Amino acid sequence: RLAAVSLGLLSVVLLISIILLLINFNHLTAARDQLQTSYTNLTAEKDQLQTKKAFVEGWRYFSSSVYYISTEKKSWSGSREDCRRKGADLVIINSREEQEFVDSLSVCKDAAVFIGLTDQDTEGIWKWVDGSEPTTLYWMSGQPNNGGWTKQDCVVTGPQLGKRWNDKPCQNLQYWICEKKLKDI
Ligand SMILES: [Ca+2]
Ligand SMILES: [Ca+2]
Repeated sequence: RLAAVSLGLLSVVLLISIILLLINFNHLTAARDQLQTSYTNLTAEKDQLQTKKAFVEGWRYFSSSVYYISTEKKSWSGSREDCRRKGADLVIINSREEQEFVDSLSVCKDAAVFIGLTDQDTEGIWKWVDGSEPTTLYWMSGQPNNGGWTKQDCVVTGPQLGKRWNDKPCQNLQYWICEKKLKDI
């Protein structure tokens, strides 16, 4: 009988232990979920602050990048150097939306601006500053013509609507647009 009572007690103790363990586990899971939510919120807040910081410093936000339009004019390589000093590079245009955003910047300036496209390496082979080849081209009619007194290897995008790219001599002095990916800030 004593053995039966002992066994009964032991079962009760075991059962209580298991229940306590389960309660603890649930608490831990809840705490973990809460931490994960906090982390996600903080990351979003950090991205927002970075965007604001860049904006305050004269950069404009679009999609997953920030953009800077110069206040002075330089050659294409001088423009690129300035972008790189800022931890950026000349703008690479990957979509119609991005082209339209770049248009809005050059329209504000009412001037053509250098972008990160060149055929300096091989005449007629256009490459972005990251080495990739453009998928969509927005040449003005009759361009690129590599024309005039000197060869034309560097691309500007004009403030007019429609197709607006033109190849220009790289030593021309132009405004320019830098692009920096938000993840690189
Ligand atoms: Ca050319
Ligand atoms: Ca041209």
